[in-house]
Amino acid sequence: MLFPTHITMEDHTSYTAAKELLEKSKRILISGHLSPDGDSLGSMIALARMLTAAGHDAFATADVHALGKPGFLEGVADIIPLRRLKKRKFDLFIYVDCAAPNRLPPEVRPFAEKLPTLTIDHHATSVSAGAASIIDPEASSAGEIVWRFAKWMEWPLDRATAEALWVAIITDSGRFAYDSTRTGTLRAAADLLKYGVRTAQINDTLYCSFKPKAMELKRRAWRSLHIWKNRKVAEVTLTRDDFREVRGSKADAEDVIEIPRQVARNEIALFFYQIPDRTHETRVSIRTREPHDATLLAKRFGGGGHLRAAGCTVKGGMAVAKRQVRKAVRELLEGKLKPPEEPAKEPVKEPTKEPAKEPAKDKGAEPNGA
Ligand SMILES: [Mn+2]
Repeated sequence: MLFPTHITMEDHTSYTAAKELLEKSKRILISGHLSPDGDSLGSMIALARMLTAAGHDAFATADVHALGKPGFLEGVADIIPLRRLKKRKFDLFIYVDCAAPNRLPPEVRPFAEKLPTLTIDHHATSVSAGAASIIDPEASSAGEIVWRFAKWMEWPLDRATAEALWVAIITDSGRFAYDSTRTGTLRAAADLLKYGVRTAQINDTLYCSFKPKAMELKRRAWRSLHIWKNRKVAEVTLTRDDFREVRGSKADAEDVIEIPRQVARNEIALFFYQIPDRTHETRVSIRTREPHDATLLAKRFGGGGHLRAAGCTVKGGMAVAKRQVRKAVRELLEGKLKPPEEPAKEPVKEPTKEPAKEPAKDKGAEPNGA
């Protein structure tokens, strides 16, 4: 056996519940969060492929016009477009890489409300709810969790599935650079390579293939760079007009948040942006460095995410959003920003199990020793 096996009791319990739920379900709908990123998309495609191979009618759904660079993945062709969901019937809904129902595309929410649900997630703000949950806030990506579960289920992988999981893991771990990269992340990656993942080609597709409109958005973002608080805070901005004039979408600005992060001594990086068809709201991507908790800032505005990467939507135009967020950033830097009282907004379905316990740090072993 190449790798030792350590599946914790918590893993075993949640995997067993998930397995039993899957065995009862034939028609399965899978969705990630709004504006799916590489992790969301790769995880749902991999799940749909493996569940289909296991005899289910499993489908991922997403806004097929906003897939961005991970849209090259094989399996994208099988995604059900959001607008075609209405007439379909399912018996199980799987949330993947999505912390709460309000982060789902609106077209998907009715399914999440009506159907039994399985949650597979790594967001720190994710809660166990619905029929079964596999939540591991220390995982680099939802893709890493999907891989572990797939190995436990003894599902066979093929190259297309392995590439979907590879994209999920490398995009969310910053190509194995972020703190969330752990031994289990690399074990998953090492296993995926066995299926013929085309690493250099995928790297070029994801990171070295910017179209002119994406370059133009980047240029505008660079010009907007605003640095304050002795370089601790850096911001970039893309307005509704920027997206309109360039004819670009959020997917074309996926890595713009890396611009403020590059400033020496940066502790808090912010990307303010507006989606053309969503008036009266401003979205904010947040990246922090130690010791700042990005979720504290996001939660202040009803958002969520991870310790160092989070996001939220602020009601109001750009000027209002900036004023409010900057005020909260000052509080965060002064250690005065406190977690909000229980957010009453998110309807949580009947909790059936204990919240997932924090797993041991190094338990990312491959269960089957494949
Ligand atoms: Mn993720």
